[in-house]
Amino acid sequence: MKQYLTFTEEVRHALENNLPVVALETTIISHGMPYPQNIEMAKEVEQIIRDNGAVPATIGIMNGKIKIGLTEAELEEFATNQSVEKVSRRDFPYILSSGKIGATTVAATMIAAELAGIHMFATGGIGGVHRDGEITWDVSADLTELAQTNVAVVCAGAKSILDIGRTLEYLETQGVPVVGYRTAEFPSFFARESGYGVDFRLDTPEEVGALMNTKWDLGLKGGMIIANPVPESDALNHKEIEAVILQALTEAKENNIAGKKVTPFLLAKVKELTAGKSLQTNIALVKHNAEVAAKVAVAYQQKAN
Ligand code: PSU
Ligand code: MN
Repeated sequence: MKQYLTFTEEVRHALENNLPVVALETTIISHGMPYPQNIEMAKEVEQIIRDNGAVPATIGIMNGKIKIGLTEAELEEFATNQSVEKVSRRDFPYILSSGKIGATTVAATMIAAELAGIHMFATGGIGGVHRDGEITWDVSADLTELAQTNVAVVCAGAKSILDIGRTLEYLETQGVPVVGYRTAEFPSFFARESGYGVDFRLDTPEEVGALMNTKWDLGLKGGMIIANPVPESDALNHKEIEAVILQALTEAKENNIAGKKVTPFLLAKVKELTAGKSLQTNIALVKHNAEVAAKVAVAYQQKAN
C-alpha cells in the first residue's frame, strides 16, 4: 500500500514527529470553484492551518501516486487543468492505475488521509442524500465513507441542494456522530441555519479532540462530522438561497444531469444565479473550517501522543 503514497517534506516531517496535520481535498479546487479564486483559496487555507499550529496536507492523485501534500506547482495544476477527474471511492483505483490526474472528493480524501495516518480533515460542505434521492438513489459516497473511515471532517454542514433531513437520518443509521461546533443547529453551508439540530453541541477544540480520541480508543470505526457554521458576516439568507437552489435543481433536471456531474453542476448554477455572492461565502466558510480544524487537530494530537 505504501508504494502508492508520496509525501511533501513538510507533511512527512509532521507525521514522523506526531505533529497535528489537517487533510484538505482537491475536488473543491478543481470542480468546486472557478480559477483564480480556487488557487487563492487553496493557498490561503494552507496558510491558515499553519498559522493555527498544524500542517496542511492537500491531497490529490497524479502519475499513479496518491500525493499527501502538494507543491505550489501541483496546486496550480489542480486549479487550472481542465482534464482533472473527480475521484470518489469508486474512481480511486482506476485513476491511480491509469496514471491520470484526479481531484479527491470528501470520500476519496478520507481514504487517502487514513492511509497516510491523518485523522483530521477540513472542507466546505459534504455530499449527502439528494432531494428526490428516494427515486434517483443519488446518495453521495461521502456518507458511506464516513461510516467506515476514521477521519473527522470539519464542514459548514450540507448544502440545501441536498435533502438535509434524510442525510442526517443516514448518518445516524451509520453511527456517524454529528457535532455542532458552537451551535445546536446543523448549518446549511451558505446559511447558519437549516431547521435541523445536531447530535451534540461542543464549544471547544479540546472537547472535540476528546470525542475523537474516545471514539477511536473504543474501536468504533468511522468518521464524524464537525459542523461549523459560516461566520455571520458572510452568511447568506436561508430563504433567498432556497429560491436559487430550487432554480438550480430545476435546470439540472431539464438538462438530465446525473451521477457525479450533479454536484458540480448545482454548485456552478448557484454561483451563476447569485452573481458570485455564493462564491465569496464559500471561500469564507472554508477558511473558517480550516482554522477550527487546525485547532482541533492540535487538541486531538496532544491527547493522542
Ligand atoms: N459540496 C460543496 N462543495 C464541493 C463538494 C460538495 O459545497 O466542492 C464536493 C466535495 O468534494 C464532495 C463532493 O465530497 O462534492 C460530493 O460529490 P457527490 O455528491 O458526487 O458525491
Ligand atoms: Mn451523487
